[in-house]
Amino acid sequence: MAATDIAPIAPELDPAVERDHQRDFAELADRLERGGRDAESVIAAVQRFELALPSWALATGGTRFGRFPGAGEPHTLRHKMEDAALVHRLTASAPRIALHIPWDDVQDIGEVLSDARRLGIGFDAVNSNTFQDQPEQPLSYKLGSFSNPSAAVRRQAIEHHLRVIEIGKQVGSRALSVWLADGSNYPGQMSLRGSFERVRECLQEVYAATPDDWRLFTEHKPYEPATYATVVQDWGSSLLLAQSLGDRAQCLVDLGHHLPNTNIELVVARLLGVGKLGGFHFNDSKYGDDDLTAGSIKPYMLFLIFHELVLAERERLPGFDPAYMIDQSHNLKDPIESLLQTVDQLQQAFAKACLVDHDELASHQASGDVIMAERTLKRAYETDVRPLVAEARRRRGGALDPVLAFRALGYRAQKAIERPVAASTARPTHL
Ligand code: LRH
Ligand code: MN
Repeated sequence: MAATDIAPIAPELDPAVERDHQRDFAELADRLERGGRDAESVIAAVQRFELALPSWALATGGTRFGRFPGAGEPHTLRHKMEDAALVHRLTASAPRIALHIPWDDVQDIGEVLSDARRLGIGFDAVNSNTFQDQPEQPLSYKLGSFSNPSAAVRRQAIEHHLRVIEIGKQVGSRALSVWLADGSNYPGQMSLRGSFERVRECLQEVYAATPDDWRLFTEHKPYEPATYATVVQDWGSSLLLAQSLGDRAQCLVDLGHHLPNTNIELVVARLLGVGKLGGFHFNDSKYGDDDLTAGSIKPYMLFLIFHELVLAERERLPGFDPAYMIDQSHNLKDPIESLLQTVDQLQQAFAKACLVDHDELASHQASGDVIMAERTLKRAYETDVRPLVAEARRRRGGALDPVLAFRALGYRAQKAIERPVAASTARPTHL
């Protein structure tokens, strides 16, 4: 059974709901046809759209001020994979999980792989972690990892990445995702060019250790935990690294890693233009790296990002193979419900972007008709594609409304019984 074929899980639908859905979908398909758009081709595109779920976002997140875990939280990698598999079965669109090492304990690879087979999910990029000191770790990353002035600390960080690559090879990953917290809090603390050069040198060694069919993603972030200068601070720094490493190195765009009012769709267009857009960490934010549910704060921006992706795919841009991953922290919402919302929001943003009349848009852009160009884009964005996305899921055994289906399953209450709280009082490794 391929990862994308799923055993239907959506609870029996109330016939009235099914009838309403079929009517809504038929009406939308008819309206699209009158507008020269083909609902079936968009459904096919949505069904090809696959996401990877972050293992670290399946337990309740928190801040330094507090964490409010719920009942039935995952405590083990198996629990996280069970929850990820459920998100996939309800959305028919999230067949892989991205691991974070050492947050995810993969001691028994055989067990992890048999769980993955049983649950019908696979593994996406593996994430390294040199932004925390582990109990048994000889040297501290307090003053950085790859940028650390100490060669011994840099060596330790390289060894960690080599271990992460080994784990990734064993679970069938095809990419290493590297986010470095490296930076400084005060002017003068760190050589701005020296630190970057040290990171480039260490990454060159890590890149060389990745298998030939792998990619290495560099992830930029403007601040936090560093508060003055972050070594890989912006897309320019990430691009310089990816270009110096080689063809298999590309930039990962975490939507929350941009200063307020940054035009992220333009950053995406720039990276697409040079074949260096490796993938995404989808989420949303109001101020900082809030890791909120994608589409919850800036849905138009999300649509504009997918518009750039659909344009790039239509033009068959070289190097176009974005890894679609989510990176969120659920401090208040049930993690599974927020991920179900996220997948639905991303499916909707993608479907709307597929509805843009690209020829009409190009002609208005060429003639300088600003109003008509914007209206062409907005017409797609303002189309309520929910019946179409629901139909795309339904045909693959997924749920029309994943959040309602999840609640109807009573899954969390069941897990609260199976996963006693006692074991979960431990502070989650990702906080
Ligand atoms: C850093 C980041 C990175 C992950 C971490 C969980 O803020 O976005 O992608 O390693 O969150
Ligand atoms: Mn991220």
